[in-house]
Amino acid sequence: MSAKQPPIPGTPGPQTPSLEEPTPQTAGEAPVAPAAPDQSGPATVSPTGQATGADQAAMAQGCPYLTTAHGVRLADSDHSLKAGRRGPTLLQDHHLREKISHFDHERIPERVVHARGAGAHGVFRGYGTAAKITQAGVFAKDKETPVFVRFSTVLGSRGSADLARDTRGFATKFYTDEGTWDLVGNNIPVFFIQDAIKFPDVVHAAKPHPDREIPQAQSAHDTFWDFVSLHTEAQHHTIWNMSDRGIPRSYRTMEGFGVHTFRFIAPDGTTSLVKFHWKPVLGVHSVTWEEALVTNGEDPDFHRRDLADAIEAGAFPEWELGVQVFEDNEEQMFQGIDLLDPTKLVPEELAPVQPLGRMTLNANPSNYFAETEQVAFNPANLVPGIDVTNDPLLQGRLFSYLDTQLSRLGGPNWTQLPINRPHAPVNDMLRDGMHQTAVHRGVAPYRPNSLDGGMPFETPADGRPFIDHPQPIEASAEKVRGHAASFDDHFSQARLFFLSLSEVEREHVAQAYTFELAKCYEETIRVRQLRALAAIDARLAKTVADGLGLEVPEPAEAPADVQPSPALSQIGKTWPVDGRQVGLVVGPQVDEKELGDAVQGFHDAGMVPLVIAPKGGPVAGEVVAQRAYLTAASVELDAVVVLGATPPAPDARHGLDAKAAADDRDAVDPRVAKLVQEAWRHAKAVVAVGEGATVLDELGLTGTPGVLAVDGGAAAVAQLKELMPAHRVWERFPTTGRLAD
Ligand code: HDE
Repeated sequence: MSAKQPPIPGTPGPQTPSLEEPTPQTAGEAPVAPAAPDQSGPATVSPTGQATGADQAAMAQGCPYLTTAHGVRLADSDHSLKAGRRGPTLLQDHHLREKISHFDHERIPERVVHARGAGAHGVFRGYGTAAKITQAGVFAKDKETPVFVRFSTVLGSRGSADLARDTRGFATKFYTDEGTWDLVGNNIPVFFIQDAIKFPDVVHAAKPHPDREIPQAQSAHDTFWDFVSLHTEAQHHTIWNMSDRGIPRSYRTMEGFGVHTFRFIAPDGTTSLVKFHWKPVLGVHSVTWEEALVTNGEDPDFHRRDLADAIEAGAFPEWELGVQVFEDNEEQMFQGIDLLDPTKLVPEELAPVQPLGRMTLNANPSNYFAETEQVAFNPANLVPGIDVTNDPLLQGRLFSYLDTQLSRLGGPNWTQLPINRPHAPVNDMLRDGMHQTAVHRGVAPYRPNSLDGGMPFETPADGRPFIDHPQPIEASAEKVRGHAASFDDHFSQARLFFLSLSEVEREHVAQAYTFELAKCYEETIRVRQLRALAAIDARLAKTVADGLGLEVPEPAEAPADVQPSPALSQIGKTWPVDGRQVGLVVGPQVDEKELGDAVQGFHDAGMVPLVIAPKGGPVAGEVVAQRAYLTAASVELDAVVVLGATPPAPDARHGLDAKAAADDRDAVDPRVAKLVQEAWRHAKAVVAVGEGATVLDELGLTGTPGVLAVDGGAAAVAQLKELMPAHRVWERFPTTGRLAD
């Protein structure tokens, strides 16, 4: 090797090595040392400028200079080290290899189910109402416990779209003083299967076909319907999927359910059985099927965006956590309903949901991967006062979740990741393993020991240890693969659910079954599912069969005699309007005062006005367009206000109602026409201010339910405050009368 080195540009010739602190330097520029970061407070901001609350050092970003993973400062991360400017890259380039190699391993295996999700931090505050039935400290009056929630779809992969027809996960990690409690639930109160051993079957059937990996994030295919029509215990959960519950408007408007029956242990040791319910303060609200289809194209991140935007805007989503409480009797039954069967619910009319506390989601994650992706839930994470039952689905989950994290998070030390770390002190005697980040002390990681002073000690009874409830097992129990006779009832509650819905909701169920079965290629599968539908409701089976052009087959069994549960319907109640999005569509000539009144009025009412103008930029006075006609989508709106006339702008999208625009140049911009017509079709309130009434006239909407013309912006606000608490203008949905009572 030659001892002679080429001169470094911008430096004088050969010099004696200096021992002084080097200063970063770009060729030809005077050196400028960046200021050290201020680590005293929140140092990072979200894309919209909100502080995230995370400090730089904790985010492994404590140095203003770019460094290697080992903290060595780097002068150039744009060029690999080469043998000459046009020569080959050298193996010696440690920085290149470290950067590329880390990138190569940036992905971890996605969750086999619930791969796509969105997370948020928050707080749970107890009401103190559960003191007599559980010793769990998390429910104590005004006790505040930090939580992290992850919502998810089940079937789709991580990059799929939010509005798939699917079950939603609703998993909550409570970082309690007594250890971490995970309530890993869904937005549907029952499950597809009764026994954990069937989980791989239902998931394999619902996932894309193994030959072509089609379709993504959908149940509308042969293998899914093949399985659920054969394994009919899945029928109850499936009808929930086919209802509006399968396409929620927002994570903020979903109920959550623990699904299984759990056991509460009171301070005096007495026990009761409970079912957990999360009730959204904003009410349960779904989209229409057409909205779901459009949304998946317009904004596949619709639910993620909605959650993050609401939190960032300060419209913190809230849920009340409640329980249905049952006597812990030998049969584990309540009024003939088997509490150990996870395909059964207990109607709220028979056992009211009693509130225990309230959860508020008030902070977005700082980093999706570190928090939302790496969070690891486990239904076996229980705290003193909450225990499991013999539900055979829950029993299998107690094994599965720990096991899955070993491969997903690469070893046994995932509880040390910041998002999974308990807030209660830990001394677990688990040692070593992949990715061990703790530096354990002492020499005796075993019990009993004398070398470490006997530490750590077992907790005495008065120190609130976790005690497994000593539930008696059947005196004459034999080892058996089987289930209780009550588990053979597969249809009665599917019927109960269907009969509890309003006519509009039943129509949606019939349409969803028709759509999904029409996507199946095998007629035998369609006919088999029709047999199941006939056991649920003869009218439902007939409506779907007609849509498919098939005859109704004999029912799988005679429909049961059941009492509906009105609480299961989403329609007929009213809810707060907080955070609902109202599109304010303006034309080229907008009245500044009317617009200002509307914007202010909706803000004051806690709603979110979105100004939609022919193009971006200033609109009138202080008001700036948030959407242009080109970028606005009706699906992101809960109601529309048209302020003034909206003649076609010169750049109206090609091909979109182009003929109508060409024939009638003074009428409505085709993009506004599409937006208003969709909003109307999806039963959203539509209000026109002043000349905006011409838009309603042109589109033939004047005089229809939930469509109003008013004088000014303030009047528009007043009208929507009246119309929106019901979520939609339900009477506008067409019904056939075939499914009415
Ligand atoms: Fe899960 N489930 N599950 N599940 N589940 C997973 O765990 C499993 C079941 C639920 O946001 C996996 O960490 C089995 C019922 C949610 O990270 C996996 C059985 C309910 C989430 C797993 C069930 C759920 C999961 C995949 C039948 C509602 C997402 C990755 C015995 C009460 C949690 C992971 C998150 C995730 C197994 C049934 C809810 C593979 C074996 C019933 C919300 O371990």
